[in-house]
Amino acid sequence: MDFNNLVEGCMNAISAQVGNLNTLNVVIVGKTGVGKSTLVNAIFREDLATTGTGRPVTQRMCRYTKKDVPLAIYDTKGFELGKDAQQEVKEELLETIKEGYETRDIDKMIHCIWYCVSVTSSRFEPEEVQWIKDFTAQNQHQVPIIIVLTQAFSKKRARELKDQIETENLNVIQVLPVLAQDYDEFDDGYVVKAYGTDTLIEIMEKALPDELQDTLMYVQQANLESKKKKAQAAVAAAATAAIAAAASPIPFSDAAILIPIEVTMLASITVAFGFDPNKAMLTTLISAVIGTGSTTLVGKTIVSNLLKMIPGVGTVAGGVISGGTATLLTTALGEAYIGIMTAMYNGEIKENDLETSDGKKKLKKMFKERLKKK
Ligand SMILES: Nc1nc2c(ncn2[C@@H]2O[C@H](COP(=O)(O)OP(=O)(O)OP(=O)(O)O)[C@@H](O)[C@H]2O)c(=O)[nH]1
Ligand SMILES: [Mg+2]
Repeated sequence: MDFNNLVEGCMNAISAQVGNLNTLNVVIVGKTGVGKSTLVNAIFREDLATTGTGRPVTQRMCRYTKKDVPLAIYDTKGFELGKDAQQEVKEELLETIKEGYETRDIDKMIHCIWYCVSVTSSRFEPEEVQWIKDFTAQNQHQVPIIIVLTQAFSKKRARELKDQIETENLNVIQVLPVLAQDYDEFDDGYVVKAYGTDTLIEIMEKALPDELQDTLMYVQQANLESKKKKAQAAVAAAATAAIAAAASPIPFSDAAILIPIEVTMLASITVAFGFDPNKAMLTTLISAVIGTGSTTLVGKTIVSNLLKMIPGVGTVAGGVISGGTATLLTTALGEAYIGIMTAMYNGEIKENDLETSDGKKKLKKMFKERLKKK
């Protein structure tokens, strides 16, 4: 394993992990103009409605996907047209759920429904109550349904509508007010900040099966804390694997056996943050970590340079790496990388920065600072 292999190894591990993600299928129900597309665009990284491909799956449902993105949005049409159209949506939805379920293929099943009602509507109509009651009575595969109160810039109205709906005791997971985008259309220039999208992700995390948790983190852009938690779990898993690898202390000449563990960890963190393999980023980062861009560095030198970066570890005593040192190295590397991913996610480092020498310096500095905090 040398430097180039390390970068390639990370690229391949990321591609492999992304390729293995199951497809998340979400159905959005709601009248026209309630903010379905705005919600989808706020929650997911990929703007499926405008950049994805829509394919009608039934008369009143269109499935939006994008190549290589493990997400499908089923958008419903005509829900505002009255009772007959709403019945059609319900029948088509039940049929689509049944067909998906019968394939026994998780990629083709419906996993969640967002029933959207605008807070600007005067009330939750009796026919909507009935629709949900009828639907949930026939929902034999128990697809979770979340009522999203959209356009909730009036928090008072949102509370009233939530209270009204909750008195109906519907079989739904939650009634959740969400303002997907800042609202700035008051005459006095007052702005209501967007809120609630992070909570929707938390609810989804609880509602979805294990097989879709990695996908959810990869596709969502509304909850940074959830991404960090997932990334930290990957660090903990790698730290455990590193202890196991060093159970009998690793002679330093075998230090390269730690590399695959670190590669898997870096890939898992990247996927949790929803970044795709990016050679410039990985090259800059990895050369920042191991102190040089030299392509001749081999595994044990890479590990030795890593160790030097971590205060308090420095050199390897007695020519062996203990379990404790292997864990410390893995944890420090993982947390520093999470710090960098967070900065990229927040836009504090731009992807273009990775091409410029100033950007590279900034990144190296940041990385060193994060490691010192350990
Ligand atoms: N500020 C703000 N505007 C919103 C929000 N949600 C929706 N809107 C606005 O409401 C209008 C309708 O939103 P869409 O997201 O297009 O509604 P839709 O449900 O997808 O509508 P159809 O595709 O026609 O069924 C747009 O002008 C949005 O900008 C929000 O959370 N905040
Ligand atoms: Mg729309």
